[in-house]
Amino acid sequence: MEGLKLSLAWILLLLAASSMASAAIVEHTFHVKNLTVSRLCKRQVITAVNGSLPGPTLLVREGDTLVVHVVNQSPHNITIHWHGIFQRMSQWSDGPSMITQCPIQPGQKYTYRFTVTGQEGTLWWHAHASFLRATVYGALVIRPRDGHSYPFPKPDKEIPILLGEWWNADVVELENIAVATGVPPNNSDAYTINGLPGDLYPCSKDRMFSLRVVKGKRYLLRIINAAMNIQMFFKIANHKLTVVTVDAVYTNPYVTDVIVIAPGQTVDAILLADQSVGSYYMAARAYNSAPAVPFPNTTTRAVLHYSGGASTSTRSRGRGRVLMPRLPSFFDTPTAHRFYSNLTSHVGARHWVPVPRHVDEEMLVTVGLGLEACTDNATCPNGPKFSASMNNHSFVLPTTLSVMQAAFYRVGRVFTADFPDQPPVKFDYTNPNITQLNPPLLFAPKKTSVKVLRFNATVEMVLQNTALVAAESHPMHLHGFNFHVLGQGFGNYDPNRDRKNLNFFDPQFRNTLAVPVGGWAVIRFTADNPGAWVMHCHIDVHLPFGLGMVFLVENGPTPSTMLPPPPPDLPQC
Ligand SMILES: *[C@@H]1O[C@H](CO)[C@@H](O)[C@H](O)[C@H]1NC(C)=O
Ligand SMILES: *[C@@H]1O[C@H](CO)[C@@H](O)[C@H](O)[C@H]1NC(C)=O
Ligand SMILES: *[C@@H]1O[C@H](CO)[C@@H](O)[C@H](O)[C@H]1NC(C)=O
Ligand SMILES: *[C@@H]1O[C@H](CO)[C@@H](O)[C@H](O)[C@H]1NC(C)=O
Ligand SMILES: *[C@@H]1O[C@H](CO)[C@@H](O)[C@H](O)[C@H]1NC(C)=O
Ligand SMILES: *[C@@H]1O[C@H](CO)[C@@H](O)[C@H](O)[C@H]1NC(C)=O
Ligand SMILES: *[C@@H]1O[C@H](CO)[C@@H](O)[C@H](O)[C@H]1NC(C)=O
Ligand SMILES: *[C@@H]1O[C@H](CO)[C@@H](O)[C@H](O)[C@H]1NC(C)=O
Ligand SMILES: *[C@@H]1O[C@H](CO)[C@@H](O)[C@H](O)[C@H]1NC(C)=O
Ligand SMILES: *[C@@H]1O[C@H](CO)[C@@H](O)[C@H](O)[C@H]1NC(C)=O
Ligand SMILES: [Cu+2]
Repeated sequence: MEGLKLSLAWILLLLAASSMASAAIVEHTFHVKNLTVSRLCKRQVITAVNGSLPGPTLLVREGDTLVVHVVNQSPHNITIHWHGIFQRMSQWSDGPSMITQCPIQPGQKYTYRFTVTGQEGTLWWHAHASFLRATVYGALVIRPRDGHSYPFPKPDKEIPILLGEWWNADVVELENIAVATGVPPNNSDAYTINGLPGDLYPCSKDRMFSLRVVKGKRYLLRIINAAMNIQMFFKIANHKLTVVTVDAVYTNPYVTDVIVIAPGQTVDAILLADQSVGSYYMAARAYNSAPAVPFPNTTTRAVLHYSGGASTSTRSRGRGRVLMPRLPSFFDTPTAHRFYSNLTSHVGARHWVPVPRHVDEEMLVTVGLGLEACTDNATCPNGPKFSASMNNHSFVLPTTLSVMQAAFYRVGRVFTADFPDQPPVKFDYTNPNITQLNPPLLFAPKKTSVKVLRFNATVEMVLQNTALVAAESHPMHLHGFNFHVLGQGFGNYDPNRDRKNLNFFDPQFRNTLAVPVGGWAVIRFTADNPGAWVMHCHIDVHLPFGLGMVFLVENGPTPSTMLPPPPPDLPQC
């Protein structure tokens, strides 16, 4: 009897253990502090997590709870955003500075705690205060939970590929200057792959990411665009890639020789090592949708070595045997559009969400650059400042309290609830001559405005790029939700022409979308997550210029659909 009881107890314990194994608590500490690194022949003090650039890759399984203790030992205010994570019932862990929390000040700490459910693939984490995400970022890899497999052939190995941007400068100072002068910051000095510029830059021959592959094997590249201000083309010489996931949502397999990826987006693609044994470069450079805008036109590269091939890259290069891919032109909008618009979701894959059919809130929102009204030369010594807006509201972060705290504690005068559903002035949005025809259109008032949504409301938003100053593709990122991308096109959105071509069956479902240059996109999402969720351009310099707004989603009817109170360690302003 005793023995039977004991073994029963053991069985129960084992059962408990195995169910825990499928939903673990993954705990980490991030020490944010100065790090001196050498890049491009210079030594530079940067802010980094745990002394590495990029920071640590976090590995979880779907269903796990992540607990990250962030200890700020840097001289800067900081927050960490878990890009693409829904943060249901953990809204205070989203991270954008002054939206869901005040920053973690130097010497302080804060614990982010959230469960990762309903998404599989690659997401990432990054600083969401000033320009610090230039060096404070890393991958967040979400594998299927135990007993589940990928809806594509199992890769032999998984490799994060983080595209980044590097300045030989203090990036916080760079931002301060950009914001004070209203001029975009200096071009970055290099692009990077996994923190390394690669051999096309000075002093970087040995600072090149290298990937050893075995012929016949399959590699899952988890590609993240962590660059600050630029969309990128990515290619590997002689190899095709099969896209299987974007923004942690499974796609129908899409075979391509070039990946196009906007800041904030992720693309998981399978690389089959099916070429002859040898060495091949993988390279990335800018896709600049607005040719008149200055941009860094350099190229980062890494190298793919087949085992059994030439053992050092220098030797191969000496013999001219490392093949370089031919990247598209910087201004190749057709190639970018083909890639961006050809991706479709894998209907029926785990976590697939059908398009909601009923719409409660219809919005048409203009996105684009403008100018800041300049009253005297003292505030604008360099002439008019750049500004940016959505529906002619140029977003300003609050300074005294975060939006979500103000909403939770009902503190007035932190924000206004007047974000418009339609552009306040209708005009020919994408007409390149519009500014000459009507100069005052350029000047959007500065606002901290939110759009209040009833819990569970379905929102359809047409994002319409404007040609004020210049038409440009803006990668729009929504916190707290994925949205369906029903359609994209060029020119002004015309419901009579465009609505019949929308995809309600298998559209992309993602958190960041590059609105086509001088064009539009239609997105839809269900606001079933109470809280304050910022939607903003992921070109980092456009956010302080004002390209953002906030959705304030009201509480639902049950405790599990209500914004919980903030955790006791939420940083104070
Ligand atoms: C970061 O560094 C700290 C201290 O060295 C260590 O305890 C922690 O495990 C590291 N975290 C990660 C995610 O590597
Ligand atoms: C970190 O770097 C900054 C900028 O170089 C410097 O001002 C500061 O003193 C450094 N802090 C520490 C603790 O080393
Ligand atoms: C920006 O570039 C200019 C010209 O190269 C240089 O003089 C200046 O120091 C740079 N600014 C920063 C913040 O690095
Ligand atoms: C990059 O821009 C510089 C300066 O405008 C120019 O001299 C150079 O030819 C360009 N390089 C490429 C690859 O386009
Ligand atoms: C990809 O998109 C282009 C237009 O951008 C279209 O012409 C083409 O048919 C699409 N291809 C596929 C496979 O969907
Ligand atoms: C501002 O400066 C410009 C040129 O620097 C000058 O032409 C203009 O008169 C100044 N305006 C005022 C209001 O001082
Ligand atoms: C813009 O102006 C130019 C020259 O004034 C003209 O050639 C062009 O047709 C105009 N474009 C539009 C869309 O009105
Ligand atoms: C934005 O608002 C300002 C101030 O009301 C107005 O002058 C301007 O024409 C508006 N611009 C647009 C594009 O609506
Ligand atoms: C949200 O709305 C959908 C229908 O649009 C409904 O099926 C669902 O039950 C609602 N969810 C909650 C939590 O109210
Ligand atoms: C850091 O955050 C605190 C609290 O919000 C704020 O008072 C302070 O001005 C911030 N410092 C900088 C340099 O932004
Ligand atoms: Cu932008």
